Amino acid sequence: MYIKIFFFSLLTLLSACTSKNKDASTIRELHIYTWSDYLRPELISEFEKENNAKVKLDFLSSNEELLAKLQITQQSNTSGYDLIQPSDYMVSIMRKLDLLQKLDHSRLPFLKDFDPSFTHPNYDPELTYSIPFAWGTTGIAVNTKLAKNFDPKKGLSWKDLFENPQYKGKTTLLDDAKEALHLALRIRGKALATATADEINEAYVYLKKHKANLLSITPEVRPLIEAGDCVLCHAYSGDVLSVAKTKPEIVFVLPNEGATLWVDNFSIPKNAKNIDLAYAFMNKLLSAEGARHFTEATNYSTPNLEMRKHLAPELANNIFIFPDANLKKRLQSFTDRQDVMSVIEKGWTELKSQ
Ligand code: SPD
Repeated sequence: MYIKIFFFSLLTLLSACTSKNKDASTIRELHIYTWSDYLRPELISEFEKENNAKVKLDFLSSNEELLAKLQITQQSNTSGYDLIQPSDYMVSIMRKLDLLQKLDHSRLPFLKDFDPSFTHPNYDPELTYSIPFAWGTTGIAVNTKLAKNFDPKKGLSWKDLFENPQYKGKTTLLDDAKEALHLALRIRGKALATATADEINEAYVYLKKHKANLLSITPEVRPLIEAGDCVLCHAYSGDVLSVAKTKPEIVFVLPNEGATLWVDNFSIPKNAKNIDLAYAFMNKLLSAEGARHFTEATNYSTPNLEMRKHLAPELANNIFIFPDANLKKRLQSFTDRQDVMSVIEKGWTELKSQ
């Protein structure tokens, strides 16, 4: 009798294990390398249910980190990412290094709703390897409770991060070589798109000279803004606008010398495994409805024009989410500066280690 019960239990256990393994093997996995705060947990669980899939997220803090990681996974032929989010100039670098797959536009029906000003970017003119999904600007988050003398009419200079004695030790710089270099060059009346190696080195001399006046160089500035730890914080537009929703003392400023406009993209790496899921995810996020939820959740724009029709007026009319023509004149886009890349990287490593 006891032997019978033992065998019966053993059989039940074995069959449970087998069906569990079977379920696990049918659940496909989508591995995304994403910027922080872009993908809401609710979006991820909805996608998982709809596709009987598991989404694994890794968070990147700079384009250069993304490039390094992608090169490692491709060289070692280990299972890498299915979907990545390179910014504009990085798409161009990755294309040249042959790290990306060609995309099939017939699987991306939302492209018909795209703003034509996003469909022929200089970094990938036919969107052969990249689909723009989010864009924004980089400026300064000001804590107006703490920045007592801040005058919105006068605005700010990038110099205020480094040289204004009122803010000494209370300012932060993004841990992003190109963004930092851009502002140091603007202070000197130069532009990153055209700067020579000498001008880049001079910009680094400026940053090194004033680095001690910063609180920190950090990729994760949002918690510092939220906690009131920095008074002027170099930051991405949507991150600042999201904090400002609950903290009205936080305002976003694009400094007088001009600021950057960047575009983050979806791309599928050469060694991706779950390509069908990668397409399904792009469709989920960039359909008119998905794009509207994305802008509502992040305060970043997407190129989907259709979604704007259904956005609440306070978002649709916010010029930091949808800059008007006047504001756009003050914005500079990033370009691929492979010709001076080694100068940029060397200066950045020295600045951070000093
Ligand atoms: N939290 C989202 C941050 C998005 C940053 N995009 C990268 C821009 C690089 N210039």
